[in-house]
Amino acid sequence: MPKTHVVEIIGYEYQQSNLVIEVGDKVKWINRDPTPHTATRSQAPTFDTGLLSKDQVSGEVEFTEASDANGFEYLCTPHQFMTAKVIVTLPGSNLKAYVHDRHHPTPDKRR
Ligand SMILES: [Cu+2]
Repeated sequence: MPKTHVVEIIGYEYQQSNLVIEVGDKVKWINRDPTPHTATRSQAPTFDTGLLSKDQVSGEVEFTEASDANGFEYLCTPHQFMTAKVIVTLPGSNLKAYVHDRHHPTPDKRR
């Protein structure tokens, strides 16, 4: 069964910065900051949540193709130092075993 995953944006960071999903899964973003943020990818597969205001939930983005281990990177349009990736695996792949969710605080980069 395809799943829907949620990425929260808190303190100018995507909390699930290396999100591992399976082909066919969907992702949506929730902004918890008072500052508007987006989740935007301009290369294929493209997606763009548009500006999300505080506590706004984006539409769901469905991922229909697998990525490599580097995943599909995206950023926040107004704050391009904010980046994260979605790693899309084929069902049954063992990629999940060695991809970890990393958390990199970036307080110095806040503007
Ligand atoms: Cu932002």
